[in-house]
Amino acid sequence: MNDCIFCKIIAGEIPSAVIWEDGDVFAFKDINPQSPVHFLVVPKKHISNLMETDEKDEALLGKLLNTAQRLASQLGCEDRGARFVINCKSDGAQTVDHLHVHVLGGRKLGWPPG
Ligand code: DGP
Repeated sequence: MNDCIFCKIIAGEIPSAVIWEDGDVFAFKDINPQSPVHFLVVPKKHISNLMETDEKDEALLGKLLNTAQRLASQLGCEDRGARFVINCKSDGAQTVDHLHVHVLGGRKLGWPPG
């Protein structure tokens, strides 16, 4: 999508700290980290948010989560865990309209969210 900031990051038009890339997904550090480990995993295909997905996206959604946990483990979160978050639309506090999984680790997080 032309004006999507994450599509521009995926295309290399906006620089980012890339953690992983394959044919389907892209992972990069969040520009405003909320924990020592904070990165985003996104589909390369533009999908605005989780509500836009359906059965045809099951494999891609599974890959997003599997990539998120694998990278979290590689970045030191395997033993103590991490939080895997998908913010969706306005009530979910989504600010970038390209589906993304936040991975937050490296410190003890509170619950419930505000
Ligand atoms: P959300 O509220 O779930 O839509 O979070 C979007 C996240 O995207 C937010 O934590 C900050 C991050 N972000 C926004 N713009 C950029 C950017 O240009 N580069 C990077 N690396 N992260 C960004």
